[in-house]
Amino acid sequence: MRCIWDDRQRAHVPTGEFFNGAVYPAAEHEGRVTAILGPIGSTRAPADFGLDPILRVHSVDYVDFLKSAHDQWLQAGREGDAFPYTFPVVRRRPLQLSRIDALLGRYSFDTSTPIGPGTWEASYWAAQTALAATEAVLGGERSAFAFCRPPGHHCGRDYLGGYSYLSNAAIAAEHAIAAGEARVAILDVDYHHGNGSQDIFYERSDVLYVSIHADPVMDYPYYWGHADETGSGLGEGANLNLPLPRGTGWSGYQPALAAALERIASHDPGLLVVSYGADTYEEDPISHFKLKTSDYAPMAQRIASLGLPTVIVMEGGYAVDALGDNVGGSSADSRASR
Ligand code: OKP
Ligand code: ZN
Repeated sequence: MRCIWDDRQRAHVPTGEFFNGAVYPAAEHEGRVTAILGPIGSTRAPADFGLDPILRVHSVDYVDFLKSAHDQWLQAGREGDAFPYTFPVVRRRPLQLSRIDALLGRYSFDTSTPIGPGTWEASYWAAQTALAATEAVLGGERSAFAFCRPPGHHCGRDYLGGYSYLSNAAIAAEHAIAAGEARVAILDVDYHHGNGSQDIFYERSDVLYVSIHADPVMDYPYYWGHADETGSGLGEGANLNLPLPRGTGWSGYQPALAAALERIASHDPGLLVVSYGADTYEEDPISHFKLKTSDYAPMAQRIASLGLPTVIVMEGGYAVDALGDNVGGSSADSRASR
């Protein structure tokens, strides 16, 4: 399988994240890169598709903010990574403020997603990586793996969060639509619900979003990912959430996967984007499912059995020691299976 990676994605070096009342070392760190690059072997760098495909998904004001936020942080006399701390709670009036702290709150929904000096560069090349994989598949490749980092599925049209700054999977899906695909499906198998991907396509019927994830009653991102979120307006019915309880292993996961694949097949998409997170793994340090390394090859085979042109976009996965096997192993097996 063709694998896309760009070294500029290493430029994002978050020092910490704030949750449970304290700052912890960032779970989404560069050690993930080395762990995954080893087993996947040779990679290709993406072409530069520019800002246009990013701006099909994200607002201009959000992108301007993301590009300049760390400089504004420094200009305000701060050091280190930029963090939000004041948020415009629901139903506050939409003031146009320019103070960096107001902007950080306006464009963030959590405190785990700091902006450093290299965050824009890394996020930009993560989006280009997703686009290059999409181009390869639109051009006739059966599948392609976009090793995107930082991840993207928590990032909405005009907000960041969940270690995500640009919505890589959504950018890939929208690129395929712009290239003439009538229907696209996103299958999100990261442990966490992909609230950004869901939001971006919530009112649309052309891009189906299907997610299997930890029940948000117990787990991040809490405010999205519940089973009764089915889309709205024209998008009614084009969103399927399959929340599962903490402790779910392969036997509990399989029926949800079968339901997800059935719904995707009935959408009849010309392209499938898989948001792949290896944080469903039993030893993941921030997650609570019980999948084993040996479960990822059957998972990949079942997804491949749809027979759809498929772009795999990397999302989470934080058990660094096992990450190579849980990512490289399953992509190698799905390659061997065809
Ligand atoms: C990103 B992706 C506890 C805090 C959780 C955010 C989790 C983001 C996950 N460790 N904070 O979906 O893997
Ligand atoms: Zn995750």
